[in-house]
Amino acid sequence: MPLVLHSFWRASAPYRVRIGLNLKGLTYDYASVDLATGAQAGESFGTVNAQRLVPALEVDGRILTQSVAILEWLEETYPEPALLPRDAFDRQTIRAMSLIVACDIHPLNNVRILKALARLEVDQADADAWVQRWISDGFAALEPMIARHGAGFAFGDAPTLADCMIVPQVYNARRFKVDLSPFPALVAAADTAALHPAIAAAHPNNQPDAKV
Ligand SMILES: N[C@@H](CCC(=O)N[C@@H](CS)C(=O)NCC(=O)O)C(=O)O
Repeated sequence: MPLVLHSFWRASAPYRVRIGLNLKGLTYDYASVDLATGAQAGESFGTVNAQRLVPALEVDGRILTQSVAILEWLEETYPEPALLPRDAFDRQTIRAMSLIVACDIHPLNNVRILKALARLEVDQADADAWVQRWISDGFAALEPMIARHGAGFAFGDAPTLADCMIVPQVYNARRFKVDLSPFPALVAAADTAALHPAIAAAHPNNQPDAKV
């Protein structure tokens, strides 16, 4: 089925979905939404996603939103290669890792949050400290989980849903100059995963709208 991904090169939520699509071996058309110029607020994107966030995945005219829900749809629709293991406890751990990123880190650092901080006249140093604080908090929770369950990747020795979430968040952390030295297991897993060809192809710099 034809797939169109509405994405922006350096945004971490569509990066998650690009990883999932690539790991499943799916090809898709790329529709760039330039978050840097506020294109998400424009009239045309409002008909794609009323929430005005990327990613959105068009599937035969249907629109799927929310990166985690899209990844779960991919897993259900294209079960191989599996991004979730068979054991229910293992699946729960991977989902817990994923939701630390999706629920407890990323929503506090999104573009609209940073714009809201600027409107409140929070200066750049305090805004950077805000981003660094919430990413570090989430990574502190992920670090022992990855140290315990990782074996190359964040969970085990093959890519899972957790890598789809963690690799983009580590990219973001580096963008925002987070001190990653307290998180060696997490960084090692993200850097190993980033070398996987499907995950490397999803990197922001390899996207058609990349400005590097
Ligand atoms: N929970 C959503 C978050 C999506 C999201 O926040 N996307 C960001 C880019 S990473 C965005 O479109 N931001 C635009 C804005 O904040 O105006 C998901 O996982 O899909």
